Amino acid sequence: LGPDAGPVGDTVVAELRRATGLFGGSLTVSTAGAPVEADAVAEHDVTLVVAVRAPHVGGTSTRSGQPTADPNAHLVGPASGGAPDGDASAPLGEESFVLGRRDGRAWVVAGGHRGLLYGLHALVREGERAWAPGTDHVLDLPVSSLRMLDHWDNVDVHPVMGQVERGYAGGSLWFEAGRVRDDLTRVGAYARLLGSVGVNAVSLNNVNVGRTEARLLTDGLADVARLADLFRPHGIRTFLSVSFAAPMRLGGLPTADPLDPDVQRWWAEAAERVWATVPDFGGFVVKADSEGQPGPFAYGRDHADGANLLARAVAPHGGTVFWRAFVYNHTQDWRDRSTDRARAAYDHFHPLDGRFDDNVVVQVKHGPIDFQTREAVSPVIGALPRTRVAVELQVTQEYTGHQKHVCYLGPWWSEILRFPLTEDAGRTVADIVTGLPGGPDGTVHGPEVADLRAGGIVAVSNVGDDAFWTGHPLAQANLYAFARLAWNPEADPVEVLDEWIGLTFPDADPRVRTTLHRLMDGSWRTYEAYTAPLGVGFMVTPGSHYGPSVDGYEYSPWGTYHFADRDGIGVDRTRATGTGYTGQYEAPWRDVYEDAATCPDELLLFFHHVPWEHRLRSGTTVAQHVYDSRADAVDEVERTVAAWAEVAGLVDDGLHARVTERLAEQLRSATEWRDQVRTYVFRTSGVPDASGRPIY
Ligand code: BDP
Repeated sequence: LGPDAGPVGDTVVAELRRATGLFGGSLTVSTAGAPVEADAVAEHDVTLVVAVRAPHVGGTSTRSGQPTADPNAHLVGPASGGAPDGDASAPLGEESFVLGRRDGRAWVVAGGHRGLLYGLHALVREGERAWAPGTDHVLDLPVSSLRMLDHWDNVDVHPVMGQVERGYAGGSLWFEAGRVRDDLTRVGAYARLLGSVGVNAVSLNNVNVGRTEARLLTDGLADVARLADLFRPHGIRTFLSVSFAAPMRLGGLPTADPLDPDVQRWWAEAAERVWATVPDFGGFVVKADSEGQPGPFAYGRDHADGANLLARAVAPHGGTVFWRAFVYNHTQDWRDRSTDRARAAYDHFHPLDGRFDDNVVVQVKHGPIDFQTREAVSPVIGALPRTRVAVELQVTQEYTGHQKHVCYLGPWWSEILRFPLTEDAGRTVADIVTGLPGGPDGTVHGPEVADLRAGGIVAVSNVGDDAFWTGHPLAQANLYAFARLAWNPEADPVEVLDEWIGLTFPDADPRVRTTLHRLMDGSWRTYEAYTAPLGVGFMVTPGSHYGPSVDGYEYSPWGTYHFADRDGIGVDRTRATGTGYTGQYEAPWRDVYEDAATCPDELLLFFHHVPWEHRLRSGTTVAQHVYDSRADAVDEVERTVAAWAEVAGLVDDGLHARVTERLAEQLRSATEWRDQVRTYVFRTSGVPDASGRPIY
């Protein structure tokens, strides 16, 4: 393992001991970098060799799962081995590993201890296949070098949002009753869980930073260190969300102006204390000038000034600032048709491209509005070529059914990550946020050779202290899929789901696998089909964001409107007659979205205000589409309820009961959505439903 194995090396040994114990085998560990002789391993029937080294392996492809030249010759023996074949070779990076198998032998060889840990977990995922006859070896490495979960946990229980903002899985795993728990056993298990799927960063607290939460940066540091100690052995760095007003709130300064020398000094000293307590601390996440959070606008400064203030404080310690682009006016006048919330992030951030320090990552929500079930991909992601950009996804199901509805989001994230934002250059969202050059020739590289502009893939976590971690047991698949897609954005989301099913229900009857696919594969599209139609978004109950309230936000200051009246529905975001938002996209999207005839159906009402009898590309009208799809989707939910009932007795009873209870609520809620949306369209438009199904 090398003399500097450290906490991650210890985890590798612990995992090996655990596995060895399970199989009744024996374990030889050399932590001093001394070679393990080939003879010593040859006498066993089944052998696993793990080793950290930085050999050169042949082959040029570095995408996940690609075969490379055989590194077998270098597995045992002196650490000085060179490249196996001396030709085209790439070094193994810190997080990369080669997984090999040959007739009863398996090996993991990695570039660093984190790579070794990931390789070991990959081997566990492989199961017995890892020892299958024949020869095979793959080089694997994460496409995104930053794979982060943001926790919206409050230290204090918030009177409206509770302990975890938009949390649907009980309380916080680490905060309880105004402090960090004494017993952090489950946090250790959680860290192991995240490390096993390659998550390498967590932020501990809510982006809406309350009074107590702000103090994590100062008096709470010992607690932060306790948590960091649990994440570190699994290769995970710890971050905090901080308040831009911290110099005033915590330091008693009269201002938080980013150009004020006292403010700059305050942040520099705060950072020094943080890194003195947690030497490998990751950095800060900041929500500023957004939904009431303080920010640089109060001082007439912009967001580059704000972000660079913190960036310069953390730079001497190797820290990074994740600065969110979720900046918009949440107190707008709904009568003012010229203000379009979708435009806001681009309007604020595009002019700042090139002004952010190298250790700033601008963290952009995947859509321009707010984690809807369907939205266009945010043009901001492609509009900052001289800025490090991370995309932010939402694993917690705020707008996708509160972990009461089955909604497997892997296919949605896959669409987003693969979306060719700058189509001419062939760069997808994943290419941009991972710093991959992409390009028409299809060249791909891993982070080791990516430019320094990589930002990463971030998501809001869906876990809590619930016994199943995620409230709805099947929502675990979303956490798993996020991590696997952040590792490899080109992974097939249904295969990822299949992997999760196999690992979660390892010895189950084959009918369980079939039924889970039946319930989950298409569940995001089913959810979409009974809620807000054709990309128009929202129509949810204000505040909670659960259940239908078609006009709930229509006359509110939040900027989320559908503009339905007797003549039509949808938001005109065109350049010709609307808010001009389509102009924020590069070609071809600026033109594809501009024209209702070329705009994809699923986004039609996001970009256009159209008559109810406007014909979709699918051939049906908007009104009839709403009528049919809402009803069909509820029929589908009914069928999934029946399918789940049939696997009773084939899975754990407690789990079966929990899913059954959630499905009953899903069916009730989906029916409510169906009836309200269908009736709303009928009463508003007067267009009859050709199917003759009931309308109220
Ligand atoms: C919205 C949530 C709100 C979050 C906000 C954010 O409703 O609770 O604080 O996003 O991302 O979706 O900051």
